[in-house]
Amino acid sequence: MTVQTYRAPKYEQALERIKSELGPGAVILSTRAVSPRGVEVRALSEIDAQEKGLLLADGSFRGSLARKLESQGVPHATAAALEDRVCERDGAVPRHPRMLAESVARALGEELHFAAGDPGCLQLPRITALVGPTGVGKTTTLAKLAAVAALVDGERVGLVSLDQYRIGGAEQLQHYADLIGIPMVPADDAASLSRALDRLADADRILIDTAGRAPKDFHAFGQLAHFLHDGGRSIGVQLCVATATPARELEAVVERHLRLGVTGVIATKLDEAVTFGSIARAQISANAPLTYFTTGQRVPEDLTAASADHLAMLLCQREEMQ
Ligand SMILES: Nc1nc2c(ncn2[C@@H]2O[C@H](COP(=O)(O)OP(=O)(O)OP(=O)(O)O)[C@@H](O)[C@H]2O)c(=O)[nH]1
Ligand SMILES: [Mg+2]
Repeated sequence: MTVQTYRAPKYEQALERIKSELGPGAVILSTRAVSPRGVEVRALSEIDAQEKGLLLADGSFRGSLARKLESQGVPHATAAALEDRVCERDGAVPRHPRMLAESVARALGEELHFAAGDPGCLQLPRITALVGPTGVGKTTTLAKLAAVAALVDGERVGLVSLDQYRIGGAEQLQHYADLIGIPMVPADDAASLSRALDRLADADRILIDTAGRAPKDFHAFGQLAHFLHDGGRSIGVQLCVATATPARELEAVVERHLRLGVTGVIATKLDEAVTFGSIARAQISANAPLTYFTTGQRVPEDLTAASADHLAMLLCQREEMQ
């Protein structure tokens, strides 16, 4: 950032030059009289001013919101676009925390893609698989979805476990199936998955659990893509990502899973995160709507439909409250 100094006989002349050289949004930092007769004006270009978050003449605090969102991990371009939307609608970044959260929620609703919120799994395709890295909460989230669908929405739900890789993977799902009182069918290849889906033909909803695999296990990703999509059935794929995942890892996670045909994103473990921009980043990288947020280990309580209001509240909260 460089501060430019202009000298001219009259203030208006200095201003004229500043506008033409630094742009109409340039910020005047100081003015002083200089001898023998004239003024010296120090100014910043609009771009520098935005980066510094300086107060503009219209009273808005440009750059401050974008910087705050970026510090939360929201990608740079998205943070700037969100601030633009907020300023366009409200004339400036609201200072009142509640008004700020409301304004950011509206902007998020326009800038990002949220599935139409439904606390059950009504917004998911009839057959849906949960995929994602190891330990992000796939099985727990699936159990939450199954419990809400079966016990709240009254749907006939069937579960399939494709997790034959990890010892106890299928047993974990069986345990939840028994608690909810719904069938669970294990499968370990395309043919047994097809048979499992046939066995659950009467179900209103089928949720498929998959095993989290190491990032470099390309064979496993290829196999899973084959299991899910070569049978000719329409299977929705929800990518589960842990909210506390750092930006570069998150983008790598999304990239690895795109070949599975991701149709939605579930942000998990919001309760363990201190920044929440990863949720926006995941939606943008996966180019698929945010469907659910998970906020703890309790089944089924700690599950909510993803919403712009919820994300805005998390992004705008004061640091000391996080
Ligand atoms: N704090 C918190 N913990 C969670 C949440 N969801 C799941 N967990 C916990 O995370 C751990 C792993 O959960 P799982 O559901 O087994 O994760 P997974 O993705 O199925 O793991 P793999 O099948 O081994 O890849 C368990 O201890 C869960 O209780 C959440 O929203 N918040
Ligand atoms: Mg699991």
